[in-house]
Amino acid sequence: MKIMKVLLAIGLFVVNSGVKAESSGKPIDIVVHRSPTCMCCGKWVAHLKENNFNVKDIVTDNVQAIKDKYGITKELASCHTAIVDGYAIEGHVPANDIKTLLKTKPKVVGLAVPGMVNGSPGMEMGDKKDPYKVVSFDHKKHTKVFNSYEGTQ
Ligand SMILES: [Cu+2]
Repeated sequence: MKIMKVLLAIGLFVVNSGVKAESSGKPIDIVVHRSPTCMCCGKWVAHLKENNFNVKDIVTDNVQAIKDKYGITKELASCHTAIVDGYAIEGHVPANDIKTLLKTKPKVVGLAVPGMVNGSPGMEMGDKKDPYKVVSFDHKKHTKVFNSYEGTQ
């Protein structure tokens, strides 16, 4: 009988903490600038929404304007550019890295996954994943590795 009570207690605890995790996570506001013809950008927006982001989706023919404003160089550039809490997010940056950025608040302009990497969020290609790095960049255009992802062979 005692073991049943313990199991019941554990069960209730798991249920309770599950509910808490969901209700305490306030959606994170993010503004995404993307071109109307960009398919993978739309998929990245879906990835954000699945991860508790509240997306303001700005479809524009001039994504370059926002890249220029935040000093996103050709080396850093990808398709879409998002703004969250004053930070620029360039390309297919995973939602979890954005959350880490917002928690740790480093003195950077933002994060980027340059180019278009197969296997990054919104760029799924079945099982094919290329290795890639999320980099942070500052006003002096210095970049630093923020996170790395391994690819599949
Ligand atoms: Cu893309």
